[in-house]
Amino acid sequence: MIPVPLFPGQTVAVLGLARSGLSAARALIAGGANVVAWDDQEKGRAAAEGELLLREPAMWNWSQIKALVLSPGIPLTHPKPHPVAAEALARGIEVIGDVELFYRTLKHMGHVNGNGGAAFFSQGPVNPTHGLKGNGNGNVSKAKTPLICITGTNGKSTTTALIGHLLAKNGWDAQVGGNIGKPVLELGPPREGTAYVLELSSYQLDLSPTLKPSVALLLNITPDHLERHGGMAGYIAAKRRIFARQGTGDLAVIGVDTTAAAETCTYVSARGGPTVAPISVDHVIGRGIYALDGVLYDGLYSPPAEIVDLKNVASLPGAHNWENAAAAYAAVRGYIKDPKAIGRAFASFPGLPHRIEAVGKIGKVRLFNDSKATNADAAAKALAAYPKDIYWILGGRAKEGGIESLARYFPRVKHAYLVGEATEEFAATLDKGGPAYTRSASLAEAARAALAAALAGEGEAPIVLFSPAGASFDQFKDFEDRGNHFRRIVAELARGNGAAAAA
Ligand code: UMA
Repeated sequence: MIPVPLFPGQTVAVLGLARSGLSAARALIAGGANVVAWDDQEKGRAAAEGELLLREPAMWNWSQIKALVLSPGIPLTHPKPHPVAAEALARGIEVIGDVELFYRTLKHMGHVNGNGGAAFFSQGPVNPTHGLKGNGNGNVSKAKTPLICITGTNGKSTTTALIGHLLAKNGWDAQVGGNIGKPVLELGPPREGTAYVLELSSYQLDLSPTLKPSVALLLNITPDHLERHGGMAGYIAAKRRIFARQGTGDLAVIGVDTTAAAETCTYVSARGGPTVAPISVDHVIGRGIYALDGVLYDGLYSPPAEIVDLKNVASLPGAHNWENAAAAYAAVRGYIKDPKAIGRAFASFPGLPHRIEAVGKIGKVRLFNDSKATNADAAAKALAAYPKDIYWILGGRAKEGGIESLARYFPRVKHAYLVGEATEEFAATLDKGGPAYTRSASLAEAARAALAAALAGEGEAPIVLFSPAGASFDQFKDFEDRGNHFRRIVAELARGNGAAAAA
């Protein structure tokens, strides 16, 4: 835990008592604050019963409250502000999240730069073993703790985990948290050689007004969470916030293969301040980092150097993962001296669960759990990674636009299996020139049928791909619950077929 010493003897209100809120309340108390807490759900309050002072917001003594800490899942502005957030703002009380508390605490401790940046490229690589870095002139200054923050619509978690992996493999105490699941205030306190690697959602960025990452990554922007940001413009603005405070010496890593992110790259470059490292898996970039047909090149300073062939990294299949890898490479290249050592560390990356995760091989059929694909764009990445013989299981709760945007991948699909609430909507799309499909009563039935068809089909290396292109909430607690359910189904099918569950 990282105690938050910013409000000694003062009162801070915490609303929302799941992962983010509970950890914030504990860290505030450990740092000497008085916390008054609430959760609108009985379940949330039960988790804090006996540990925190629980008071309904109507009973709060607002004149004593210095800040309101809001959980990222609670609306700040859209579709409409939570009434407690609205009241705090009306009273001039700041509304912030755990990431803001984390950042201000590191700044308070002198571990990150509040302004001016870490002179990322002018000082050369950091040596994590002694925590000092040279500036090329013989002067050595006390190193600040690298704060690497990752956002984007898709690929955030993989990139975050990958950056953590690359740093850890090269001697860093990489502390990985944020939207990926571990609340930031539950990370270890900074010590020599610590680097923080944080996945940040647009919700968290909205609640982090002074955050200034030494390295900020924006992978891509496609429509998502629009109801929470009042439309696409609000969503883009939230994502751009990751660069807002960066200055000279900081690094901005920006994917240029989606329009909104590419425009952001132009905007950040034009504004001046951080060094900008553009990323592409689509074309060569003069001064950037790119992957062409899976081969990663560092062309940030010419001449371009080949770093690694990502096609040999089994845990990073498909162009979308090459984008993640290029961004991760760009983020760590200033902190790891030998680019080839970064290239080598890719090979041992284990990948993340529920993202095109290989969960079994039964006969000639490989089965993949891609439950994290809760929208069409994410499912597109999985479909794009395999050229043919896909037996595709999809469904759940459809997002706006459904699977209309996936039509160009339909020829890769031998047969589709529809599950959940989206069945009829997705069937209507497939009727317009898509593959043959089956309406399945359950995920288990879909998996059984897909496996049987794939085994019986003519393809030499068919795959069963559970990439739902819809949210999980129609039948499951979340995408993890759904993915775990699929894994169990595959394990059972493997047992029935005398095969191993793991690929
Ligand atoms: N609550 C209220 N009033 C409300 C709404 C919610 O009191 O009006 C309470 C709920 O009863 C619950 C708590 O708030 O007890 C939930 O807060 P939360 O939704 O923020 O959930 P946490 O468990 O604190 O998890 C949050 C992030 N959740 C969201 O952003 C929705 C987690 O990201 C993150 O991993 C975690 O903090 C630790 O940093 C999850 C997520 O779904 C993975 N993120 C979205 C995404 O990736 O698409 C953005």
